[in-house]
Amino acid sequence: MTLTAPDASARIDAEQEAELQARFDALIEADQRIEPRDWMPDAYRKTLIRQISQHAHSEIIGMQPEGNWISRAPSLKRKAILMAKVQDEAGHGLYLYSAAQTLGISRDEMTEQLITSRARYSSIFNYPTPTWADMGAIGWLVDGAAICNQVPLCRASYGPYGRAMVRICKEESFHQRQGFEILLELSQGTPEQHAMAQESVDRWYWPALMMFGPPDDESPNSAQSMAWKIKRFSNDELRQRFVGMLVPQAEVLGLTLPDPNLRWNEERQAWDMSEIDWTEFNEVLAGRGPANAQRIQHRRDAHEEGAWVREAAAAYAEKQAARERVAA
Ligand code: FAQ
Repeated sequence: MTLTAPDASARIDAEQEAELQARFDALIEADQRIEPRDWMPDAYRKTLIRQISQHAHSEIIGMQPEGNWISRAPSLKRKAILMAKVQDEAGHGLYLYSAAQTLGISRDEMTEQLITSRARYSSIFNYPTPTWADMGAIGWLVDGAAICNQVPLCRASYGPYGRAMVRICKEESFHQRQGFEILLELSQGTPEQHAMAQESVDRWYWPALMMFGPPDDESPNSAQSMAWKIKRFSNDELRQRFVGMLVPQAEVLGLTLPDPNLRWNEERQAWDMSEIDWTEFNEVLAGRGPANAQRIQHRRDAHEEGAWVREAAAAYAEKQAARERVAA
């Protein structure tokens, strides 16, 4: 072999990579989808794995605050609706784990990252649900924020993620309406029920605004994710849009949003609002929120208690495969 060969092949590789990068850039520029078999830059793959797995974990951990009320729902109808909603969240987690798997990470790795607290999930699910009205506030505010954030993700440049989001958003929209309806019924009920609805909205409003992430000038991932057309709007843009959606709905509900400084600023064409308590947000992200430890412990216990199901499924699959080998 001559000395020039490795250099030549390296040059070809670099050229090939530049071509692949150019093709990727052109697809993004033309608003086309990137699919699992397409070449993609490592950083794009990593960002997607991070965001999609965090999103999947959020859906799975997000089952806990509402799961708390399934056995205590005030009527059979409410119980059935709540069970269906929590099951939908499990389904969303599964679509999203599958979408992340197309990028080369296994479900086991993602689960391991979650139960060893190496992965993030949405801050919102680290708050407790002491009253029934919290089921209304979660539907109205948390699913409402999720929809606002996720409708633009239906156009995310990565095909499996965007397609998963289409179905998820349809279900989230039903979830939001059921939450609104719980709050409306409470708000129009006895003075005690009205007060319970208001108290719950007071507790969930600010954490729901935090779901959109840090302010734009402190969001390290936004610029690149927007250039790759994973995110279509910045964190602050979506937060503004969400507040604009809530204001008229709160009026219909007869409830108040707990921000005395909230008003439309005609000049800025934006909502003026009080400063979000970013210290609280950072504390929750650091694992020191009101329910972080409980949520992870619960997930860990469920994983351990479910080991026999995974083992049985694997043994069954192996038996089936052996039967097929014999038959072939
Ligand atoms: N909580 O640079 P950015 C749901 C982290 S699903 C925790 O702005 P990015 C359905 C962020 O990961 C709710 N961590 O990051 C449901 C990053 O950390 P890293 C989940 C947060 O990715 C309803 C760092 O801060 N939805 O609710 C949060 O560009 C009812 C810097 O932030 C999604 O996951 C937070 N709130 O923008 C279920 C939607 N915010 O990884 C049950 C998809 C930021 O660099 C019941 N995700 N961080 O260490 C997204 O749209 C984005 O990932 C953002 C964050 C907007 C969340």
